[in-house]
Amino acid sequence: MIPRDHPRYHSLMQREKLARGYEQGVVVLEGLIAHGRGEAFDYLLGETTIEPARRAIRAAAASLLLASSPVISVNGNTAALCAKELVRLAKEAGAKLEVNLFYRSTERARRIAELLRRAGAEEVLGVEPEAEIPSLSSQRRLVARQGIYSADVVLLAIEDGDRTEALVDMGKRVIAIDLNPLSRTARRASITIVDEVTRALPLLTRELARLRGLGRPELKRRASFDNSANLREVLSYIARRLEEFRPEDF
Ligand code: PTJ
Repeated sequence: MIPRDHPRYHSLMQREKLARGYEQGVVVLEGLIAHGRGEAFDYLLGETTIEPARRAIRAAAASLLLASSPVISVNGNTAALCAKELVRLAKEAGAKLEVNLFYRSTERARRIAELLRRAGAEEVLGVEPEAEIPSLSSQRRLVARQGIYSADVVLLAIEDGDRTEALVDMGKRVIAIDLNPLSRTARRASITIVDEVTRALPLLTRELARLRGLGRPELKRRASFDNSANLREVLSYIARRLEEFRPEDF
C-alpha cells in the first residue's frame, strides 16, 4: 500500500498499475523495463508537459480531426496505464481502438481488449488480425484490415521503432507519444509528443474538443508540423535543464 502523501505517489502508483498488469497477463516483463527507460527520460523533462509537447499535442489534435480513418494502437503498457483515457480519446476523435502487440499472444490480445471494453470501449480490433503490414517481420505486422491497415492516421505510444517506420512508409500520418526524444519512433513519426502517456492523453482529448468546429483549411494549418525542429527543441530544453541544475534547489 502506497501512502497518498508519499512525494513520489504518482510514479509509484504507475509502477503498481504495471506490476498488476503483469500479474494479470496484460503487460509483459519487457514492458516493465521499457517503463523504466521512460521514467529516466521523464526525470530529465522534470516530470511535466513541456511547451514543445503542448505544440505537438495541438498539431496531433488537428490531424486527428482531419483524419478520415483514425486508429489508436494499444499495447500492454498503455492498456495497463490508461485504458479509460484511451477510450475517452477514441470517442472524442471518432477513432477505432486496435490492440497491437510486439510480444503477441492471442490470449494477451483478448485480455487487453476485455480491459478496454470494461473501460467503456464498444469495439476493439486486433484480437484476430487478418492483414499484415508489409516489410515488417515482428508480430506487430499483424493488424486489422479495417483498422491500422487502412487507417490514414495512427496514434501509438510506448512503441518500438520498426513499426513506426513501416507505418510511415505505408503513407500514414503517425502520431507517437514517447518520452525518449532520441528513439527511432520519436525521429520517424510524423508528430512526436515527448511526454508521459498518462499526462498527454487527457490534454489531447481536451484539445480535440477545443478545436472541433474549426473548418478544414484552419485545421490543416494547425496540423502542419516540423517534427525534427520540435525534437531539437526538446533536446535543447533538456540540455538547458541539466546546465542549470543545482542540487540544492531540489
Ligand atoms: O505490449 P507489447 O508486447 O506490445 O510490448 C510493449 C513494449 C513496451 C515492451 C515494446 O513496445 C517495447 O519494447 O518498447 P521499447 O522499444 O522499449 O520502447 C518504449 C519507448 O516508450 C521508450 O522510448 C520509452 O522511453 C518510452 N516510454 C516508456 N514508458 C513511457 C514511455 N513513453 C511515454 N509514456 C510512458 N509511460
